[in-house]
Amino acid sequence: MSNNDDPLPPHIHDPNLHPPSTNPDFVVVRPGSAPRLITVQYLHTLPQTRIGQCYIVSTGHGTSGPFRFQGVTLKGLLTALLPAGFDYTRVEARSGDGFSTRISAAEIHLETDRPILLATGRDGLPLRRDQGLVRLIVPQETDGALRQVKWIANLTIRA
Ligand SMILES: Nc1nc2c(c(=O)[nH]1)N[C@H]1C(S)=C(S)[C@@H](COP(=O)(O)O)O[C@H]1N2
Ligand SMILES: [Mo]
Repeated sequence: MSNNDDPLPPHIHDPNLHPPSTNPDFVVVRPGSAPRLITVQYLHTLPQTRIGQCYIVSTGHGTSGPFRFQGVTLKGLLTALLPAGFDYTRVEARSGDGFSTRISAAEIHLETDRPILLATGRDGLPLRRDQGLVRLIVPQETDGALRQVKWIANLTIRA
């Protein structure tokens, strides 16, 4: 159930409802250093951000929400993992079921109170694996939910 090329809008992607594995750990691939395994426990040690009024706006399957997602901003995770001032152009986020999206450095650095998040919680409760743990939340995307990637397995940082 992959798709980079999913046309939007409208799109006819059927979202996968079944977690590809039970383990929510994921790997960050960085230029110039070894891949780094990221656990949910580690994410909880980083500064937490909450973003309310988030909707999963699915074309064809209806809209769900509003949700208040909690987690670490993508910017915050990269700050923790990369040398200061490290220059990257984009991040590719992939799930265990082969779903993916690209995020540009400009989107990550955008000054906004609705930043891109790696969510581990929803509405005050831990996000369950079947709800997408760890889930990428791109609040600016409201057009098919193609960037609201569940079950992140790999983040690849491109120099
Ligand atoms: N890993 C993964 N993430 C995914 C998808 C998927 O198939 N696999 N589908 C996307 C699409 S098209 C939609 S509409 C939403 C559905 O999210 P929900 O299952 O939380 O309602 O997840 C998005 N994220
Ligand atoms: Mo969707």
